Amino acid sequence: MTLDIWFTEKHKDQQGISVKVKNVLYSGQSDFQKIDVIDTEAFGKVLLLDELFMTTEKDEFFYHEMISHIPLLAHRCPERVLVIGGGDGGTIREVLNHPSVKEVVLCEIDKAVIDVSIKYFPSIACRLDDPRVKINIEDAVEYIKKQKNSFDVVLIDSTDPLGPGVGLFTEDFYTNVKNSLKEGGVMAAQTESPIACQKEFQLINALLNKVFSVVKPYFAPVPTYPGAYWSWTFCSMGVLPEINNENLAIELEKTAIYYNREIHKAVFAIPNYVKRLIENKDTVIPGCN
Ligand code: SPD
Repeated sequence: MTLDIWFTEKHKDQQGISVKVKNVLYSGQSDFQKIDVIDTEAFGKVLLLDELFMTTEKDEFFYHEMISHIPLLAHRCPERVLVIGGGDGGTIREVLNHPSVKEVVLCEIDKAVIDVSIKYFPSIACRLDDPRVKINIEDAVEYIKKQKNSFDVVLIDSTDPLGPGVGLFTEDFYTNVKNSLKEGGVMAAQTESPIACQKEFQLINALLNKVFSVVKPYFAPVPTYPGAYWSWTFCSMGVLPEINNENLAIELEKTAIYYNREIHKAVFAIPNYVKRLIENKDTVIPGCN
Protein backbone atom coordinates (compact mmCIF):
# COMPACT_ATOMS: atom_id res chain seq x y z
CA MET A 1 0.00 0.00 0.00
CA THR A 2 1.33 3.46 -0.83
CA LEU A 3 0.16 6.29 1.39
CA ASP A 4 -1.04 9.48 -0.19
CA ILE A 5 0.34 12.10 2.22
CA TRP A 6 -0.13 15.81 1.55
CA PHE A 7 1.03 18.91 3.43
CA THR A 8 -1.31 21.90 3.39
CA GLU A 9 -0.37 25.38 4.53
CA LYS A 10 -3.67 26.63 5.87
CA HIS A 11 -4.20 30.27 5.27
CA LYS A 12 -6.49 32.02 7.75
CA ASP A 13 -8.46 28.75 7.97
CA GLN A 14 -10.14 29.56 4.66
CA GLN A 15 -7.81 28.37 1.91
CA GLY A 16 -4.57 26.53 1.51
CA ILE A 17 -1.61 25.53 -0.61
CA SER A 18 -1.03 21.79 -0.78
CA VAL A 19 1.81 19.62 -1.92
CA LYS A 20 2.13 15.86 -2.05
CA VAL A 21 4.86 14.66 0.34
CA LYS A 22 7.37 11.95 -0.65
CA ASN A 23 9.28 12.01 2.65
CA VAL A 24 9.67 13.99 5.82
CA LEU A 25 13.43 14.60 6.05
CA TYR A 26 13.58 16.66 9.26
CA SER A 27 11.23 17.83 11.99
CA GLY A 28 12.35 19.82 14.99
CA GLN A 29 11.45 22.59 17.38
CA SER A 30 14.01 25.40 17.80
CA ASP A 31 13.88 28.04 20.52
CA PHE A 32 11.75 30.14 18.17
CA GLN A 33 9.74 27.97 15.82
CA LYS A 34 8.88 24.56 14.42
CA ILE A 35 11.18 23.62 11.54
CA ASP A 36 10.33 20.93 8.98
CA VAL A 37 11.94 19.80 5.75
CA ILE A 38 9.81 17.72 3.42
CA ASP A 39 10.72 16.18 0.10
CA THR A 40 8.22 16.60 -2.74
CA GLU A 41 8.02 15.79 -6.44
CA ALA A 42 6.45 19.14 -7.28
CA PHE A 43 8.87 21.52 -5.56
CA GLY A 44 11.85 19.40 -4.51
CA LYS A 45 12.85 19.88 -0.88
CA VAL A 46 10.67 22.35 1.00
CA LEU A 47 11.55 24.32 4.15
CA LEU A 48 8.58 24.96 6.44
CA LEU A 49 8.69 27.26 9.48
CA ASP A 50 5.73 26.94 11.82
CA GLU A 51 4.05 24.97 9.02
CA LEU A 52 4.34 27.80 6.50
CA PHE A 53 6.20 27.50 3.20
CA MET A 54 9.46 29.46 3.44
CA THR A 55 11.45 28.22 0.50
CA THR A 56 11.50 25.35 -1.96
CA GLU A 57 14.25 24.10 -4.23
CA LYS A 58 12.17 24.61 -7.37
CA ASP A 59 10.54 28.00 -6.90
CA GLU A 60 12.96 29.89 -4.63
CA PHE A 61 14.48 31.81 -7.53
CA PHE A 62 11.45 34.08 -7.93
CA TYR A 63 11.73 35.33 -4.36
CA HIS A 64 15.50 35.52 -4.01
CA GLU A 65 16.15 37.22 -7.36
CA MET A 66 13.43 39.77 -6.66
CA ILE A 67 14.46 40.70 -3.12
CA SER A 68 18.10 41.17 -4.11
CA HIS A 69 18.64 42.31 -7.72
CA ILE A 70 16.00 45.06 -7.77
CA PRO A 71 17.43 47.07 -4.82
CA LEU A 72 21.10 46.27 -5.41
CA LEU A 73 20.95 47.35 -9.05
CA ALA A 74 19.27 50.60 -8.02
CA HIS A 75 22.10 51.51 -5.62
CA ARG A 76 25.02 53.40 -7.18
CA CYS A 77 27.64 51.04 -5.67
CA PRO A 78 26.49 48.61 -2.95
CA GLU A 79 29.46 47.60 -0.80
CA ARG A 80 27.98 46.77 2.60
CA VAL A 81 24.68 44.88 2.74
CA LEU A 82 22.53 43.68 5.66
CA VAL A 83 20.17 40.73 5.23
CA ILE A 84 17.62 40.44 8.05
CA GLY A 85 16.19 36.93 8.45
CA GLY A 86 17.11 34.96 5.36
CA GLY A 87 18.76 32.09 7.25
CA ASP A 88 18.22 29.76 4.30
CA GLY A 89 20.96 31.70 2.48
CA GLY A 90 19.13 32.28 -0.82
CA THR A 91 19.23 36.07 -0.57
CA ILE A 92 22.91 36.00 0.38
CA ARG A 93 23.65 33.81 -2.65
CA GLU A 94 22.10 36.40 -4.98
CA VAL A 95 23.64 39.42 -3.19
CA LEU A 96 27.09 37.93 -3.75
CA ASN A 97 26.50 38.04 -7.52
CA HIS A 98 26.99 41.82 -7.23
CA PRO A 99 30.75 42.31 -7.55
CA SER A 100 30.88 45.64 -5.67
CA VAL A 101 29.69 43.92 -2.45
CA LYS A 102 32.53 43.68 0.07
CA GLU A 103 30.57 42.51 3.11
CA VAL A 104 27.14 41.00 3.78
CA VAL A 105 25.91 40.75 7.35
CA LEU A 106 23.25 38.08 7.91
CA CYS A 107 21.24 38.88 11.03
CA GLU A 108 19.14 35.78 11.75
CA ILE A 109 17.43 35.14 15.06
CA ASP A 110 17.37 31.35 14.70
CA LYS A 111 20.66 29.52 14.16
CA ALA A 112 18.72 26.29 13.64
CA VAL A 113 17.33 27.64 10.35
CA ILE A 114 20.88 28.18 9.07
CA ASP A 115 22.04 24.73 10.22
CA VAL A 116 19.06 22.96 8.65
CA SER A 117 19.46 24.93 5.41
CA ILE A 118 23.17 24.09 5.11
CA LYS A 119 22.37 20.41 5.61
CA TYR A 120 19.27 20.05 3.41
CA PHE A 121 19.42 22.93 0.91
CA PRO A 122 22.95 23.04 -0.52
CA SER A 123 21.78 24.78 -3.71
CA ILE A 124 20.30 27.64 -1.64
CA ALA A 125 22.69 27.91 1.32
CA CYS A 126 25.70 27.42 -0.94
CA ARG A 127 27.40 30.76 -0.28
CA LEU A 128 26.95 31.17 3.45
CA ASP A 129 30.61 30.21 3.85
CA ASP A 130 31.85 32.99 1.56
CA PRO A 131 34.46 35.09 3.41
CA ARG A 132 32.43 38.26 2.74
CA VAL A 133 29.51 36.86 4.79
CA LYS A 134 29.35 37.70 8.52
CA ILE A 135 26.70 35.71 10.36
CA ASN A 136 25.19 37.35 13.42
CA ILE A 137 22.71 35.28 15.44
CA GLU A 138 20.57 37.94 17.05
CA ASP A 139 17.08 39.39 17.04
CA ALA A 140 17.21 42.00 14.27
CA VAL A 141 14.87 44.25 16.28
CA GLU A 142 17.73 44.71 18.79
CA TYR A 143 20.60 44.56 16.27
CA ILE A 144 19.23 47.31 14.05
CA LYS A 145 18.93 49.79 16.96
CA LYS A 146 22.75 49.75 17.21
CA GLN A 147 23.42 50.33 13.49
CA LYS A 148 23.66 53.93 12.35
CA ASN A 149 24.80 55.01 8.91
CA SER A 150 26.27 51.53 8.32
CA PHE A 151 24.75 49.86 5.26
CA ASP A 152 24.28 50.65 1.58
CA VAL A 153 21.45 48.16 1.25
CA VAL A 154 19.21 46.47 3.84
CA LEU A 155 17.07 43.50 2.77
CA ILE A 156 14.30 42.33 5.11
CA ASP A 157 13.91 38.66 4.21
CA SER A 158 11.59 37.90 7.09
CA THR A 159 8.96 35.32 7.83
CA ASP A 160 5.33 36.43 7.92
CA PRO A 161 4.10 38.90 10.57
CA LEU A 162 3.49 36.10 13.06
CA GLY A 163 5.56 34.61 15.90
CA PRO A 164 9.24 35.65 15.80
CA GLY A 165 8.60 37.86 12.74
CA VAL A 166 6.11 40.30 14.30
CA GLY A 167 8.67 42.90 15.43
CA LEU A 168 10.00 43.23 11.89
CA PHE A 169 6.77 44.88 10.73
CA THR A 170 6.56 47.97 12.93
CA GLU A 171 7.12 51.69 12.38
CA ASP A 172 9.93 51.69 14.98
CA PHE A 173 11.72 48.87 13.24
CA TYR A 174 11.45 50.52 9.81
CA THR A 175 12.70 53.80 11.33
CA ASN A 176 15.75 51.98 12.71
CA VAL A 177 16.33 50.39 9.30
CA LYS A 178 16.24 53.85 7.73
CA ASN A 179 18.76 55.11 10.28
CA SER A 180 21.05 52.17 9.57
CA LEU A 181 21.37 53.23 5.93
CA LYS A 182 24.25 55.31 4.63
CA GLU A 183 23.60 58.37 2.46
CA GLY A 184 22.07 57.09 -0.80
CA GLY A 185 21.13 53.78 0.84
CA VAL A 186 18.14 51.68 -0.16
CA MET A 187 16.12 48.93 1.44
CA ALA A 188 13.73 46.24 0.23
CA ALA A 189 11.42 44.16 2.38
CA GLN A 190 9.16 41.22 1.72
CA THR A 191 5.68 42.70 2.15
CA GLU A 192 3.24 39.78 1.84
CA SER A 193 0.68 38.88 -0.80
CA PRO A 194 -1.56 41.56 -2.30
CA ILE A 195 -4.06 38.77 -3.01
CA ALA A 196 -4.12 36.60 0.07
CA CYS A 197 -2.86 39.10 2.68
CA GLN A 198 -4.44 42.36 1.55
CA LYS A 199 -4.85 43.84 5.02
CA GLU A 200 -1.24 43.04 5.95
CA PHE A 201 0.00 44.44 2.64
CA GLN A 202 -2.01 47.60 3.19
CA LEU A 203 -0.81 48.06 6.77
CA ILE A 204 2.85 47.47 5.94
CA ASN A 205 2.62 49.91 3.04
CA ALA A 206 1.12 52.57 5.30
CA LEU A 207 3.92 52.10 7.86
CA LEU A 208 6.64 52.30 5.23
CA ASN A 209 5.11 55.51 3.88
CA LYS A 210 5.41 57.07 7.33
CA VAL A 211 9.16 56.38 7.38
CA PHE A 212 10.56 56.59 3.83
CA SER A 213 10.03 59.20 1.14
CA VAL A 214 10.29 56.70 -1.75
CA VAL A 215 8.06 53.63 -1.26
CA LYS A 216 7.59 51.46 -4.34
CA PRO A 217 5.92 48.05 -4.03
CA TYR A 218 6.75 45.46 -6.67
CA PHE A 219 5.24 42.11 -7.52
CA ALA A 220 6.11 38.67 -8.83
CA PRO A 221 4.81 35.12 -8.62
CA VAL A 222 5.90 32.75 -5.87
CA PRO A 223 3.90 29.57 -6.51
CA THR A 224 4.14 28.22 -2.94
CA TYR A 225 3.18 31.42 -1.11
CA PRO A 226 -0.44 32.39 -0.31
CA GLY A 227 -2.08 33.82 -3.42
CA ALA A 228 0.93 32.62 -5.46
CA TYR A 229 1.54 36.32 -6.06
CA TRP A 230 3.93 38.12 -3.73
CA SER A 231 5.13 41.63 -3.00
CA TRP A 232 8.34 43.28 -1.94
CA THR A 233 8.69 47.00 -1.35
CA PHE A 234 11.64 49.17 -2.34
CA CYS A 235 12.23 52.13 -0.02
CA SER A 236 14.71 54.97 0.15
CA MET A 237 15.01 58.65 1.02
CA GLY A 238 15.36 59.68 -2.61
CA VAL A 239 16.91 56.92 -4.74
CA LEU A 240 14.47 55.51 -7.29
CA PRO A 241 14.32 51.77 -8.08
CA GLU A 242 15.78 52.16 -11.54
CA ILE A 243 18.69 50.19 -12.95
CA ASN A 244 21.81 52.11 -12.07
CA ASN A 245 24.28 49.59 -13.42
CA GLU A 246 23.12 48.50 -16.87
CA ASN A 247 26.20 46.37 -17.57
CA LEU A 248 25.72 44.36 -14.40
CA ALA A 249 22.01 43.90 -15.16
CA ILE A 250 22.98 42.51 -18.58
CA GLU A 251 25.47 40.17 -16.89
CA LEU A 252 22.99 38.99 -14.26
CA GLU A 253 20.25 38.25 -16.75
CA LYS A 254 22.50 35.74 -18.52
CA THR A 255 22.14 33.35 -15.58
CA ALA A 256 19.09 34.60 -13.65
CA ILE A 257 15.96 32.50 -14.03
CA TYR A 258 13.39 35.28 -13.55
CA TYR A 259 15.21 38.60 -13.48
CA ASN A 260 15.90 40.62 -16.61
CA ARG A 261 15.77 44.32 -17.48
CA GLU A 262 12.17 44.16 -18.78
CA ILE A 263 11.08 42.44 -15.57
CA HIS A 264 12.89 45.13 -13.54
CA LYS A 265 10.53 47.70 -15.03
CA ALA A 266 7.41 45.53 -15.25
CA VAL A 267 7.34 44.41 -11.60
CA PHE A 268 6.53 47.98 -10.54
CA ALA A 269 3.25 47.99 -12.49
CA ILE A 270 0.48 48.15 -9.90
CA PRO A 271 -2.95 46.57 -10.50
CA ASN A 272 -5.89 48.92 -9.92
CA TYR A 273 -7.23 47.23 -6.82
CA VAL A 274 -3.73 47.33 -5.28
CA LYS A 275 -3.53 51.06 -6.01
CA ARG A 276 -6.78 51.38 -4.08
CA LEU A 277 -5.35 49.34 -1.22
CA ILE A 278 -2.36 51.67 -1.10
CA GLU A 279 -4.67 54.68 -1.10
CA ASN A 280 -6.29 53.01 1.92
CA LYS A 281 -9.61 52.38 0.27
CA ASP A 282 -11.42 49.15 1.15
CA THR A 283 -10.14 45.83 -0.06
CA VAL A 284 -11.86 44.95 -3.31
CA ILE A 285 -11.48 41.21 -3.72
CA PRO A 286 -14.00 39.79 -1.26
CA GLY A 287 -13.14 36.35 0.02
CA CYS A 288 -9.48 36.47 -0.94
CA ASN A 289 -8.11 38.07 2.18
N1 SPD B 1 4.65 33.26 3.45
C1 SPD B 1 6.06 33.12 3.41
C2 SPD B 1 6.81 34.40 3.45
C3 SPD B 1 8.25 34.10 3.63
C4 SPD B 1 9.15 35.14 3.23
N2 SPD B 1 10.53 34.80 3.52
C5 SPD B 1 11.01 33.66 2.88
C6 SPD B 1 12.43 33.38 3.18
C7 SPD B 1 13.16 32.93 1.97
N3 SPD B 1 14.53 33.29 2.02
